[in-house]
Amino acid sequence: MNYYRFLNAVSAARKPMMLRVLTAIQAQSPPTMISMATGMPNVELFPFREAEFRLSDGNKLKIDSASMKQALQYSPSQGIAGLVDWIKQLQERVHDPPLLTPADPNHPGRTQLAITTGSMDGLCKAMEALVSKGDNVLMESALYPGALAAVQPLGCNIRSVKTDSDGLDPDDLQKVMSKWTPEDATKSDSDIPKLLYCVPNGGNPTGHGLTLKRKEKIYKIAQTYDLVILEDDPYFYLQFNKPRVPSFLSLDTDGRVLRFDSFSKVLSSGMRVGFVTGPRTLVDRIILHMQASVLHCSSLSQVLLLKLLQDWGSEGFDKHVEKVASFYRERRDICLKMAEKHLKGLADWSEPTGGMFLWIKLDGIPDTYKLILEKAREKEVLFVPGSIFLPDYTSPSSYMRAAYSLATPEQMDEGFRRLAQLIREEVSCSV
Ligand code: 09M
Repeated sequence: MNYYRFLNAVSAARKPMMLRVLTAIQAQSPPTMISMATGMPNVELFPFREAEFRLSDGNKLKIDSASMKQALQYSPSQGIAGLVDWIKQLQERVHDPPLLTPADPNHPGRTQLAITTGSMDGLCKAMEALVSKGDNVLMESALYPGALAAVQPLGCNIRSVKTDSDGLDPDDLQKVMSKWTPEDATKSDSDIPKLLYCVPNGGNPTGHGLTLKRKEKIYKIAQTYDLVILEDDPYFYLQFNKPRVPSFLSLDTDGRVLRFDSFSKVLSSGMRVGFVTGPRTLVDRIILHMQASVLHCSSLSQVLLLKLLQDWGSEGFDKHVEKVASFYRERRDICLKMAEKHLKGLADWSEPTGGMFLWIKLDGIPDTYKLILEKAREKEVLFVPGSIFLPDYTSPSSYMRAAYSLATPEQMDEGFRRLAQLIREEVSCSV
């Protein structure tokens, strides 16, 4: 693949920051190295020495003084080596990316990984590297507003692709792309889309997930029209059906998938740790952007997570994410039961296959905005109106998003009861 076709002028102009390169060299050096090279502060002056964390399983996690020094110091932009290695092994085990160890080690699409400040940081930097003013960018029809917030200021046109209960519809993607020919991808003056953004599991806001068959079809279309797929997958470990659907990354023989993972939904959202995996030519551009912005994801967060993951091992991690998925599966079932109890005949929804959201269409209500943000709020129940998830959030939407992550079963019962009452009042007023 010619990755330079995808990079915008800003990203193509980024050059390695030499001080950061030296930080990476220093991090890999033996303890015998005398370094008078980098401008790192002396950690001895910092007030923290050691820490002990009590875990929910009753065990303790110790950050000794050596680890604490690492946690308090600057670290390489790609991430702390131990954590990068741990996550590389995780990605290999879970996704087995075809380009992890290509025959040619200099393959420009060889799989690379970087730790980001939450997945949103990686996603935003990818958009800022790959989108130019006037570009057409393919996105799901109801989409995560964070992705929209990252891409919209770049001056591109959002081309919506329809989704249904199996996620993004490949037939609609093909229909949208039929406006162009595959040859357009070879012309520098063509406005053919270059990027497809999608949330493949536990869709936010829909709760829907792509089937493998659909992913294969979408990947084939991406090959035909030379698209890069931005696979934003923070709900991967919150899939409710087993086995998990293989990711786009696992199908990626060409090096056209940039995958964004997150620890936010399984280990901690406040620690702000995510990771981007994909062709090294593109991941390296994200790292260069980090060198000029955040420098790196918090060393303290990275060290703490690494200690936990080393302590747990891969079996412990698997056991934990399984526990998290079954908690949300149970909550999903209760949420569906409460929706059935109160909203039957007033609204429609389909079963979420992952994640933490139920996407509900209110019958006879063309726009839920006022009902949700004014009337429901007055009745002390909060949801998100569907219009928030549209490329133009001033457009009407008869949908709303209900999250079942925090509400207790009793709160879901009462929340939907209040909502049902509001819908009845609203529909009777408009008759
Ligand atoms: N609501 C998310 N989604 C959200 C939300 C949030 C505060 C976050 C998709 O790895 P991170 O933590 O950077 O994850 C970002 C992210 C990326 N992609 C599809 C997501 O759903 C997080 C935070 C308050 C409300 C929030 O509502 O949906």
